[in-house]
Amino acid sequence: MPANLTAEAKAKLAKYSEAKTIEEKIKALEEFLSVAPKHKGAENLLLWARRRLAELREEQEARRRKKAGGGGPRIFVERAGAGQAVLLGPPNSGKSSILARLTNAKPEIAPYPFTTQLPMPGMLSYEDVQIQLVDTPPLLLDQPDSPVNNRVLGVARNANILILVVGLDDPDPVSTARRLLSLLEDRGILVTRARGLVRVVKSRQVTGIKVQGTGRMIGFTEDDLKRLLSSYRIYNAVVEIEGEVTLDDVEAAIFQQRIYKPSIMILNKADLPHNREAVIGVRKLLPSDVPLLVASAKTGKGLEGLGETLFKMLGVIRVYTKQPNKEPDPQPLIIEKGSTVIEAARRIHKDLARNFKYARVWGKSAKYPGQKVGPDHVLEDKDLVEIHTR
Ligand SMILES: Nc1nc2c(ncn2[C@@H]2O[C@H](COP(=O)(O)OP(=O)(O)OP(=O)(O)O)[C@@H](O)[C@H]2O)c(=O)[nH]1
Ligand SMILES: [Mg+2]
Repeated sequence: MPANLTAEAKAKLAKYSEAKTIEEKIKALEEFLSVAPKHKGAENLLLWARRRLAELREEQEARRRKKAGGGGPRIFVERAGAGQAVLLGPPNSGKSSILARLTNAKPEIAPYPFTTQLPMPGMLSYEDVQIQLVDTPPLLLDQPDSPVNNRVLGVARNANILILVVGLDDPDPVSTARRLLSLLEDRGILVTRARGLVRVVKSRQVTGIKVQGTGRMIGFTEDDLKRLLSSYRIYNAVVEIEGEVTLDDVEAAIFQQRIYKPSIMILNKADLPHNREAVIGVRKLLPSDVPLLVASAKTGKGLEGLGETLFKMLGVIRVYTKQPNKEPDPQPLIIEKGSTVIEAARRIHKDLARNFKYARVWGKSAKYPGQKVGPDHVLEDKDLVEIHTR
């Protein structure tokens, strides 16, 4: 449903977009909220504006504290290993127990909620690859806009993969899973590619409105798009679209950057007696590209394949490299799926790429063992590459 804002309300939002400082942004949003229409179509935008305002006020407060010399705990967790998967879920679902079961980390685990106060990383081994798992404080499903949620979702936005955890001892796992999914969606985090994705990137680099990406515009033309954007005083921007996208999606994307995160759900505590209907209900609820594991952190059952699943979801491959006449480096190089020999060389050292002559490849991508290839040869998982330089 389109937001159908009045010109006045749109002008206030435009002012928000153009604001440089937090104070200006807060003022513009407050003004917007005071003139915004209250009809159904504008609901999402109003929700967004209230949330954004709360976030900005929190940021303002954090800066004030920092200036005063306080500086709260750092919540950001730097990525390590082949990629980062963040455990997310309601209190007591067993997030910390999963981290403890699969990694060397020693988080606090307790039979009552709100045990975890800060994110904690640990490394999960899959074959010769290390994947980082991050445990987080619980999400509050009945207080979607709480500061804790803001912080935890901030960690989630920075992750490669989300591991959603719901306990099978929950009185209603289906409803809890549903609320968890809608919390993420409301906050602009999409767990499935099936939904259309739009990004509106304002840029002085382009003149006019440029549409990019593989998506399809449903029920609107480029002219409609230009008209919508210009009503928000956006004249120069790149609009990236993926999947099927409506004009409402574009309008929502002007203010809320939506992102896609490959996700998996774990129904934990399967060692306890539980309702099979709940498992079926959750499976039905999940988009088809979100795998479901029914598992137990207590016994480890059901978690055996997690490393491999996460590795596949990361969209990376490992490549072993060797210098001519030497043994291969035992530590694999982790590179994006679809990478070429020259990209692998560049990752090892700039000079190796600059002086590249040819490479020999063993493994899946080679026609025969030790095939001589050029810089654009596409590598596959577990290939061995020997780079020859000039
Ligand atoms: N039976 C059983 N109990 C589990 C399992 N996983 C966790 N628990 C128990 O559930 C309780 C909560 O576990 P935690 O790992 O602390 O849960 P959490 O999600 O990290 O909780 P918060 O940090 O409060 O969000 C503890 O008493 C655990 O021992 C499981 O697979 N089976
Ligand atoms: Mg915990």
